[in-house]
Amino acid sequence: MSVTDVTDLYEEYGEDRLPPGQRETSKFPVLSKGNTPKFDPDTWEFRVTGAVENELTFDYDEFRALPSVTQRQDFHCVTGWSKFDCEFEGVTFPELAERADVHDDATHVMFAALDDYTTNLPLEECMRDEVLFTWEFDGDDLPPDHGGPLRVVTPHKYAYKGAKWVCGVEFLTDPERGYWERRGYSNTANPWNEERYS
Ligand SMILES: Nc1nc2c(c(=O)[nH]1)N[C@H]1C(S)=C(S)[C@@H](COP(=O)(O)O)O[C@H]1N2
Ligand SMILES: [Mo]
Repeated sequence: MSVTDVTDLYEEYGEDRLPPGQRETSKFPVLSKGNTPKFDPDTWEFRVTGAVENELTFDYDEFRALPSVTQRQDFHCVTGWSKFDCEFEGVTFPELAERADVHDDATHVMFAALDDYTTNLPLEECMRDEVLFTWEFDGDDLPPDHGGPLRVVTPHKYAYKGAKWVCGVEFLTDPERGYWERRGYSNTANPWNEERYS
């Protein structure tokens, strides 16, 4: 499968590929608020709800059958490390939004995860091909600690905007805050502006 390199995305935001205050690491640390939830492929379900024409439900095989892309992306953690050249395979946010037929008055998005984590973004920050629902990292199944079977990646934002173990996407007509956004992390999370805390 061909790989699209989107590591030049930083040019929209700053001079340097490495955002200010970050250091590059080749490791892939795990950061979770709690334990890694168990994944049961027989009961796993993914839902798209809220301000959409078509609410959607996928089982695991149905989600994996959606058209997918593979991208090379950078990953920026708010705690100060960045990992370059991560290869993720998955479904783009716009691909999913198109199937849901999002209402004109939808302005925001809330992601929900199996560990009761949530995170929010404005709709326009999600409607980019680099926002992926991914199940594969560097050619292997996404490891459970890193959000397998399915997580979101947001290379234009600090990584807390990407829900691991994602199981739902809700389209909103008003802004709401997710787990860390209610606990002092930045609502906007632009790494090149060092928007770490609010
Ligand atoms: N469901 C869920 N998603 C989550 C988290 C979490 O605790 N639960 N932690 C977030 C934070 S704070 C970061 S920095 C990244 C870490 O991803 P990693 O563990 O793959 O490095 O996941 C984000 N997504
Ligand atoms: Mo984080």
